[in-house]
Amino acid sequence: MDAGKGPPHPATGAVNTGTEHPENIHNPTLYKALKSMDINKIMADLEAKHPGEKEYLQAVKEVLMSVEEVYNQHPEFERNKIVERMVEPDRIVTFRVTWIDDKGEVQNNIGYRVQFNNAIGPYKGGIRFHASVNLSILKFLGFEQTFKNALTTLPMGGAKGGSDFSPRGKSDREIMTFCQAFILNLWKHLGPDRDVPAGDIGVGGREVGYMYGMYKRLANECTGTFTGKGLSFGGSLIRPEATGFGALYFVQSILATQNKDIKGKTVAISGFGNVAWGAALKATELGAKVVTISGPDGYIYDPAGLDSEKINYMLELRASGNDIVAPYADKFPGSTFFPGRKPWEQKVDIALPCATQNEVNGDDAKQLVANGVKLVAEVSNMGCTPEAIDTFLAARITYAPGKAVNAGGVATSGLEMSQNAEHLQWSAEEVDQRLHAIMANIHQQCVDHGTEPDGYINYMKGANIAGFMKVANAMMGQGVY
Ligand code: 2IT
Repeated sequence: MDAGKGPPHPATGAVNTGTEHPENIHNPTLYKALKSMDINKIMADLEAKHPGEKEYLQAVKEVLMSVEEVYNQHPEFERNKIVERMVEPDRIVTFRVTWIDDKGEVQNNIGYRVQFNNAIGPYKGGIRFHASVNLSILKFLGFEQTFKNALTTLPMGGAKGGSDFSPRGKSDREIMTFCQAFILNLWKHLGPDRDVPAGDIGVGGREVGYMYGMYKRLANECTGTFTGKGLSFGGSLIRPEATGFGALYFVQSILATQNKDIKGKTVAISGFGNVAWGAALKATELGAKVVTISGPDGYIYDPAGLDSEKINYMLELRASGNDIVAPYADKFPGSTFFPGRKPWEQKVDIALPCATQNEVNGDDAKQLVANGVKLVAEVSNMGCTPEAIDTFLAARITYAPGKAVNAGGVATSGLEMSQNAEHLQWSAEEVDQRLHAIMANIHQQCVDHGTEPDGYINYMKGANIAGFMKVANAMMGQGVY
């Protein structure tokens, strides 16, 4: 036991940090009466302040429900209003993005950067370009990012940004023009020790390159204020693969706790973007059979499984800019395109949502469980609705949340920041090895905080508690402001 700390509370295991009243922490009745989080009140206040922001409210509620018990063991959190401060972004920048399309017409979009929390390090998180983008979605993503980044153990705070600009069908010139107009508005708020963006849906290496180029020109500095950059100008090897690879390393860790192996397992993947690509690549390399991918137009079922040619073809499909997967079925005989449907109706051992938030709903979850799925690992952010999560937990199916499973992407961004700061580039082996170690560590944190008395590992609870405690302690250490 550390010097200055009291013994753990006999019932709750809470450790008095030395800053608290020992009489409260060791008297559960008194301390409960004095210090308990009122989730209903916090949520009601937030709903009143931010009506209709459903994704944001959903993400907050999930974390609060997971951490309630540990929070109540720390009266100092309540006194310092840690939760009330943590659920509101530090700052939101909103701006109009005006640009001229190929026909010479003036176009207007809305741009945002939600700087959520920098208790642990500079704001860090991706930029999303998609027609659906709104403040609620970016606030949920920024909130999740804060805990995810804490789980990586690297010094990064949480942020998210984006625009309702849709890259679908846009020319390369239009993409560049938009990216430059976006950064013209945002660059003042960025910096290597202030806020470091990256990609997300609709933003890949090309868009990061255009945004970084404009940032560099305006700021007149080459300080790597963006991750996911091209390899020739400060990017990191393995960053394109990292989210998918990291997710599969996490799945391997889960399976190891169950004395199982991924070899020979069937896997359903949704999406066909960067994350789905990396997941399909690593899953296939590890001997699993990936039988689905999907797009906004429907999904592909390929019972033979993806191979390297098919995985490469995902890149081609993405590069076409049409945002559809249907052409896969024409190119690869034996596969079938199911228009307007989701892959969760197929019988598989492992489901890996890799597309977007709330892509697995309660009915999808019931269908997966009925078909005998063994493991659901979100690679997308908040890929499952609360009803879907409840269904998995009730069935005692292993369910792991995005903020743990997909943290390898941002972790490798953190490694890119380190390489930029020391003006060096590490080998692919070195980056991959570090990514592996980070994912194993995140898995262990989930086990430590999420193992239930019957041995079932509640990864959602584990990830939320581990991430929350790190951010809360960092905030406590820096005073009230
Ligand atoms: O959701 C995510 O973690 C990302 N889009 C990556 C963020 C980053 O800064 O690499």
